[in-house]
Amino acid sequence: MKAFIFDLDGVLVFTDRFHYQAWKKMADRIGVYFDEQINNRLRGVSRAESLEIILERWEGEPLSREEKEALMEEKNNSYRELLATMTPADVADDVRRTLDVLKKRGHKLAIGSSSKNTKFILQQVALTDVFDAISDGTNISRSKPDPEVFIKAAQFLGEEPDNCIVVEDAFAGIDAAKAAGMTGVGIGDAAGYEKADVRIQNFAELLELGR
Ligand code: B16
Ligand code: MG
Repeated sequence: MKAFIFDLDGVLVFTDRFHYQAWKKMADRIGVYFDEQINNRLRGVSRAESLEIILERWEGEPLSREEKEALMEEKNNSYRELLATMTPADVADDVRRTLDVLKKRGHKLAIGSSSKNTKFILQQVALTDVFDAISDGTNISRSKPDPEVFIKAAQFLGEEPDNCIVVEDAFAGIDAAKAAGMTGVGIGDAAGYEKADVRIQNFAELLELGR
């Protein structure tokens, strides 16, 4: 019986619009250009690396570590205000149903997300109890494509990496899954990534895997 490890943003919920709004507010305030195209580069990338991408357009004096920390905090505060508006209706029916069926079949389920807001998001959308383990931005020191977040998820579940299936929307997430020695399933953006072992269009297609 295979275990499933799910990325969060872009797989179970879609918080990229909130990331965009929150980064945009910060970028406008400090006067650095930011648009949706740049936002697409932030998919699956850590908060600190996201800021560095946004600051590629920064034309002022180099910013200190403290100033960068303050910008990240400013963005995260706006982002959390937006996350607070999420409800269980923000999880698609087929996602919730598929997770329930996998769980009833006896598969272990975990989260493998770069986000430090993972637990808050899961609580908002009433998904916390579905998962046997959560590995997220709070328990890793290296972000995807490093395999750390998925290796930790497998450890928390008590599973060997080769018994784990990772579901990811980001190319870096598929690379991380492969580096961990796991099966990488690409959905969304990553459904177009040739390194994914399996590419799916709909979440319910997961029911055909893992037996
Ligand atoms: P936070 P995932 C990622 O989530 C997002 O895709 C990415 O845009 C974000 O920068 C990252 O989490 C960190 O999020 O600021 O909440 O810690 O796709 O790994 O679930
Ligand atoms: Mg993602």
